[in-house]
Amino acid sequence: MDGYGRLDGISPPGRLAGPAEGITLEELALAARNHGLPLEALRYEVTPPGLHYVLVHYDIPAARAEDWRLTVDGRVRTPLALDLASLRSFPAVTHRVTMECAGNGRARLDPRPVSQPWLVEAVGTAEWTGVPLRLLLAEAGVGADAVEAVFGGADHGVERGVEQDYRRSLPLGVAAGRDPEVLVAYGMNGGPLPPQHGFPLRLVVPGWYGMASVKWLTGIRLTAAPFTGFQQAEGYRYRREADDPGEPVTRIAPRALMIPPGFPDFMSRTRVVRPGEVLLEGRAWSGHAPVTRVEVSTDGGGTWSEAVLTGPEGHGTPHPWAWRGWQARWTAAPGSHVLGVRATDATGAGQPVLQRWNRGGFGSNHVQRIAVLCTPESG
Ligand SMILES: Nc1nc2c(c(=O)[nH]1)N[C@H]1C(S)=C(S)[C@@H](COP(=O)(O)O)O[C@H]1N2
Ligand SMILES: [Mo]
Repeated sequence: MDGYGRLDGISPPGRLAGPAEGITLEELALAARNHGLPLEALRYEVTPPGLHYVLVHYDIPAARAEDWRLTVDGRVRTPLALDLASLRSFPAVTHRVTMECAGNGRARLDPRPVSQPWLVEAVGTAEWTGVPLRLLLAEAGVGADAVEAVFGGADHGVERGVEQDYRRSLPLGVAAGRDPEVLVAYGMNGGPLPPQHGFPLRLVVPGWYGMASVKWLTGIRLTAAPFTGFQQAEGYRYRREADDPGEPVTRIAPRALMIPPGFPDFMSRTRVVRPGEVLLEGRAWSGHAPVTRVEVSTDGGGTWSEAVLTGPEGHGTPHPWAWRGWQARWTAAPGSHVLGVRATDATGAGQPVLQRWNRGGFGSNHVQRIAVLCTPESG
């Protein structure tokens, strides 16, 4: 069930940009289809749906809720084929989850992997409503030899020569777990899923980078061997060389982002603030453990001072898989400044100043830098 065959002629291999090579038109086409969170939308604890980042490898597939079926098969006692009404008859839960694309930060790597060129904005937080996956697996009855669950999406495309439906797997322990609880979601922020976020059904895997949360979900297959499909064995691996098997991309590394203060210059995005006290604020998250510390620098990373964490305390609280708010005060003096913010989680993991490089540009969590010009009112 991995591939449909190879189509080498039309699909360029993954590559690294040359030393002075800018963003290509192909990357611009991806960047214009997909979109990030406008950073001022960090002000919302739950991201309004149109402002949540979007990443779609191929096309948004046509979907009719009336005809949709979710199959659960493979190493199960009783294969299931559920329509949306049957899914809604299971107990529903709502989880607030911060999702981030594994490629976030890729555009700043050097050399730059040629792909969706995210800066820092591939993130969002939504309230996802649906059925805990463990209930569906219990209903089907997990076979004694099952080791993974493979999730299939309805979207279809070619990637580096391999024709495929979008498919990803999870170890059975994660798929059937309670912490985090994986959801088969049919609702986002109290409404149905919007088409670009997986209508009518998607997986939501709290704490994991977004690639695990398969959209337009049509099938769950339990397997007796690890899945070797493209998005598992070729895509989404930390590797330094093209032929290196690499390590799988899984959970989200810690990151803090700041709402850019003041107001922007249209083209450079340089911020303008007035002299005096400026409230700096934003959000911080980690898919490994609660965020325990956020620090802010207003001198380009020379010195750091503690920010105040606001809102829920992280894992073990009502919203264990959502970001936390933070605030800090800055007295801005006339001149040019570079602001930065960094998070540390309860495992002690933080954010690097120098990003460790990998070929796919995955898991980058280097510190955000914001150029600010502080100037008195021009009148
Ligand atoms: N079927 C399918 N599921 C998918 C994708 C996809 O292209 N097809 N993209 C994945 C990736 S890489 C990410 S980051 C998230 C993005 O979810 P969002 O667009 O709802 O933010 O969906 C994941 N699920
Ligand atoms: Mo992604």
